[in-house]
Amino acid sequence: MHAESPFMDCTDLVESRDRLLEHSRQNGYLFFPGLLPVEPVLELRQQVLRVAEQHELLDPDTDPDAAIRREGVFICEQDGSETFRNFYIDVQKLRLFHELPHHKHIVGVLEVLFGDSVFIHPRHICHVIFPGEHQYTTPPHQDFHPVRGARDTWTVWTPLGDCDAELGGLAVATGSNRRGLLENNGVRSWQLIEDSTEWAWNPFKCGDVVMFHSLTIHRGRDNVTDNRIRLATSARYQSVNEPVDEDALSVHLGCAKWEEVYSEWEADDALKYYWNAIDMDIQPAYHRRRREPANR
Ligand SMILES: O=C(O)CCC(=O)C(=O)O
Repeated sequence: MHAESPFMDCTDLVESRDRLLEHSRQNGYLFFPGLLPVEPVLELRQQVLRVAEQHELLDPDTDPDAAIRREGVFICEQDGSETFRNFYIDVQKLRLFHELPHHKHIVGVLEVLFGDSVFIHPRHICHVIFPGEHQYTTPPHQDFHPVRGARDTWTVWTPLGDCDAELGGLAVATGSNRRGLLENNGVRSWQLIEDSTEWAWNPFKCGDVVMFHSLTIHRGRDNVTDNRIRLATSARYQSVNEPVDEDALSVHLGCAKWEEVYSEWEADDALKYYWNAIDMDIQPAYHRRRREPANR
C-alpha cells in the first residue's frame, strides 16, 4: 500500500524562478488550484459532451452536462473500436480543444519555469475515462517514453470539470523525476515502483491544473463511479530552443490528418499549423525509426 498526500499549492512559487525550479526538481510536479478561469474549461467540457451525445455515448434521459454514460456502453483509447475512433476524431476537430492549452496563465508559468520562450506541442490528448473496466486505467509511466524530444518537456493535465475521489483523476509519484529514465515496462507493470513511493493526489476543482516533468511517474486513478465519465486533457510544453520529436507535431493517435481536424475552422485561423512559423530543431520520429507504436 503506497502513501497518498495532497498536491502542494505552487501558486506563490511563480514569483521566484529559483523557488519554482527547486520545487519542480525536488517533487517533479507543480500544482495550481484555479489557474484557469472556469468558463473556457466548462465550455470545452460541454463541447466534448455534445460530441459524446452525437455519438450516442450518453444516457439520453439525463442532462448531457452530467456526463452520464449510456447504460452498457464502455469505450476507451486502447479498445481499438470504430466507435472510439469516430468520436475521438470529432473531439480533435473542436477548435477550443486546441486553443485552451495556449491559455496565457499556463504559458506564463512555464515561461518562468523554462526561463525561455515556450513551445506548445500541437498534439493534445483528450482523456475520456468511462467507469469500470479498471484494467484500462492508465498505468504508472514516464511521459518521456512516448513523447521523446527534450527531457525538459512538461505535461499539463487539466480536468474538464470538478473531479472528485470517485472519478479518480491523476496521481503523481512525488520526486520520481529524480530517478531518471526508467525501463518503461518495469514502471508500467509496477515492478519498478518502490514501496516507499508517495503519491500526490487530491480532488480537483474545475480550473485546477497539475504540471509534471517528462521523467515524473504518474498514473490515472480508477473511475469507480456507477455511470459518470471523467474528462481531462493533456498538453505538452518545452523550450523553443530544445529539440522536439517529429511525432509530437501530428494529431494524437494518428487518428486524423491536420486537414481533417481543421476542416470546419476559418480559412485564415492563426492557430492552424502555428508551429510551422517557429524555427525549431525537429528530430526524426523516434518511434517510427524503431517501428514502434507511439503517438501519445
Ligand atoms: O487522465 C488519465 O487518466 C491519465 C493521464 C495520463 O496519464 C497522461 O496524460 O499521461
